[in-house]
Amino acid sequence: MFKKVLIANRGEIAVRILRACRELGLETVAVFSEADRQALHVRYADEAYLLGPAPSRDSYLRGDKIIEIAKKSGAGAIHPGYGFLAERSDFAQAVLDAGLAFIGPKPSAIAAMGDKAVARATVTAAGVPVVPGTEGEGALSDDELLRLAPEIGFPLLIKATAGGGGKGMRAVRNLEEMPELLTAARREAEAAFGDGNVYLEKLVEGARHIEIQILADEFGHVVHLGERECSLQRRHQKLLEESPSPFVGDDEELRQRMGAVAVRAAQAVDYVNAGTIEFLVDRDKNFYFLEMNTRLQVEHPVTEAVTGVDIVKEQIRIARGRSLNIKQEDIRMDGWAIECRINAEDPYNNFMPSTGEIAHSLLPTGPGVRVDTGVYPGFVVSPYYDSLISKLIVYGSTRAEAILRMRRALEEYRIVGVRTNIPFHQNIIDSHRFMAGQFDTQFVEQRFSMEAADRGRETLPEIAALMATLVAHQQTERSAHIIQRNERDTSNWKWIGRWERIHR
Ligand code: MV4
Repeated sequence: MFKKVLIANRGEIAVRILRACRELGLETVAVFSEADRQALHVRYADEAYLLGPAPSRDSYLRGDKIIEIAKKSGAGAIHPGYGFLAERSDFAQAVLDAGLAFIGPKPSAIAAMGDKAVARATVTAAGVPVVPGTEGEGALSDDELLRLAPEIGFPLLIKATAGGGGKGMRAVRNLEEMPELLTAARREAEAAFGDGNVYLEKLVEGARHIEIQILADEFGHVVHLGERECSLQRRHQKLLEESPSPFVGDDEELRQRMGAVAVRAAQAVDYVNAGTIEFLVDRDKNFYFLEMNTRLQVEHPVTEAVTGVDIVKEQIRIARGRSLNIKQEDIRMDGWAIECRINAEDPYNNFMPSTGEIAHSLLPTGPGVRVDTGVYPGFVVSPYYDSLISKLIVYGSTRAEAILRMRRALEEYRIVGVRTNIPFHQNIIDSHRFMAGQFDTQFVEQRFSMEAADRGRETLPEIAALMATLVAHQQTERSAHIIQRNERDTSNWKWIGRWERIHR
């Protein structure tokens, strides 16, 4: 049984996994790139090894080197986190072949869900609803697709079989424009995945993106931990997630049906470890399997907050061959959790990545607040990896309490040195549509503008003065406890009044 775990990742998720290992009394090994010598995960681990130059392909994607380091350091298991090697079945297989444990699903399950057409066919056979579309798992020619399209009906979507995350996806309104869009989708898929195969699905408009977290052990026990609402995203990057979903709300029957279907989808590929089933939910509450993510997800903390289950510790227990110690009937969702992804990017300039040294930062704390971060003052945010620098998660007994807490926490949060999307989150949570829970996957891109949201909000010369004081204070290394609330245009009292009017 392994006593030492290598974490094949960086940033906040590497730190998150290191913490779980620490709590379980396991020794830890970090790996890092030349850009991450000063990173928090390197400092936090018991040992750390250099992988290579900053670009991912020379460092965090070097599966061969990572396995070599695991063997050399005496680690008995590898946790891949999310991104990088997490959903590469060849890497998972190589880890097993080296005699190590992979803290994740079996290579066969990763592969079965990695090909989206195979996944569709597999879960359909298990009685899981999918959006009407092409069937089977073989490669389809343009001629075949053009013949099948009118049977499915327009509008429809061309999707890449190797896809996920929206790459190689094209909406088609009619048969005439389809040949061109097929060529474009195949070209994009080929460039992104080295696989130009595509399939078709009827386009579901105005849908929400709701996903179910599952846990499965080696003994065939599968449980679900309820849903997460993930509709607030931009260009297929999620920005804010919550659990429960305001759309599912107190429709316990819908939640249990979606949960049972998610369990069935996992069982269809003999799934072991933590995973997530993504659903599209239409206005009439019909839900359809989209894809399964065979990894730990960025937004897992909102599920942890409402269920009290430590998903990463469960992953490790499962990989150690233990049986699930939670039964479905013992899992309850209690209260409400919201996560804001804090990205180093400029919401006033098309969400352009922002790089540089974190000069100062002041983290929100206090009741119901959790911050998972991989950065600290002095760390340099580089352009080599994604722009997620921290996750701000709040918990409240109701959605209203969680929103007010997020509002308070976003006001407390100070990051100096890089631009962040904190103002975007402040505008989102103050928007009437968010408050009312009335948003779909199109909301951010089609109905939301920072400029419009900012309007009517007073400009704040005090912020400059406050920041100057704060910076001066920290530079002299006195303990600064200045947390002065912004003069936001809406007082919390007015805000609560607004909330209550909407929810009468
Ligand atoms: C869809 C859809 C509508 N109809 N499939 C986007 C990424 C990939 N995981 C699947 N996606 C979608 N598939 C059908 N048949 C709309 C989307 C979609 C979407 C899904 C989830 C979250 C955000 C989205 C944003 C745009 C489109």
